[in-house]
Amino acid sequence: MKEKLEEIKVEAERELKAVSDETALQNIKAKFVGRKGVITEILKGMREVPESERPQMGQLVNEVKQFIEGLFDKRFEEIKEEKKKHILLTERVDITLPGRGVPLGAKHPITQVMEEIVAILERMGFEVAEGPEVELDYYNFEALNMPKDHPARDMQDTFYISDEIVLRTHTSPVQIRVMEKQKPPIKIIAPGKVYRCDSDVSHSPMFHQVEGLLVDENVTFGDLKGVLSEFVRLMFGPQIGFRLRPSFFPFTEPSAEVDIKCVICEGKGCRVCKNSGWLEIGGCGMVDPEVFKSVNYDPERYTGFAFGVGVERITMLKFGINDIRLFFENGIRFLKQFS
Ligand code: 2U9
Repeated sequence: MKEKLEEIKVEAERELKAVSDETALQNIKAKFVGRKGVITEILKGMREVPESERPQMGQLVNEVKQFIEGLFDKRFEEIKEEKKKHILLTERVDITLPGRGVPLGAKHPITQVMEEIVAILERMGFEVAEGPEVELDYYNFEALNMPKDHPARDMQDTFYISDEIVLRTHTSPVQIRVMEKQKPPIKIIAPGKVYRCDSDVSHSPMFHQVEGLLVDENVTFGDLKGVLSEFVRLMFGPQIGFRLRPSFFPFTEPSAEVDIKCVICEGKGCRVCKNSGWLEIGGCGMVDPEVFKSVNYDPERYTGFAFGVGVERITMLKFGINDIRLFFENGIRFLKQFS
């Protein structure tokens, strides 16, 4: 039996040395020291060994078993190490290769133009004011000289949340809120989103406005014209033609539309300016005394001017875009042109 055990040791050593993958290694382990392996078979045969030799023989069998298990563990570690080395060699990453560039995004054209408008007006000394987009009917209409029966309050134009709450249809309520809290002089702009129940190539249910308000003693229509003419020249270039055309708004008196010379035909007349040679970019006027009354300003002492421009409208004219909906579809091909 001793010789047999010696043979098993040599054979196990030889087979373990020759093996190079984990599955084959496990098979060899099972063959020698597994439940049905050769060592187990030898242990079963111990009954035939004379009783006096059994303890010594049993010890020997166990030593051989531990020896083979030791060999197995060593080989197992070696194979694991060889496999690791192989992976490191064959799956090596070339870190000197240039990386794949991450495409950079850009500001939305509306944001770009909005920021440009705000920057121009801030340089003239206007301060930014903000307010809620979900607004009380009082601030959106009533305080701006648009009483309950005013046509601008029509369900067709305004998104009503309830009888008294609307989505603001302009940023003018922001200025009312500021005037309620502060006394003149006031020199603010209110940029932001506004909502009107309207949708076609030139109207969107949500769009952006920048409104301005200046209130003090002795403010004149001439001051308003000066600010707007400076604004359009900084926005569209020093050569741009500019005019104020009489109009009506409930919150200003007198009122005017702000026009620039058509950027497409330079005033000759084309489809974009409907052959007039002019393009409307906003509206303006002197603050109506009724508005001052609603914020407890003395209309005898104070005068003020206000104006409003549509950001989508200006962006469309600046970049020659003919459909407002392009701004809100967020197509990559469209947006890439502004990066
Ligand atoms: C107060 C008093 C008066 C703001 C004004 C306009 C004229 C105007 C349009 C521009 C393009 C709206 O987005 S648009 O369609 N706005 O024509 N806005 S005067 O008047 C005010 C504002 C606040 C307290």
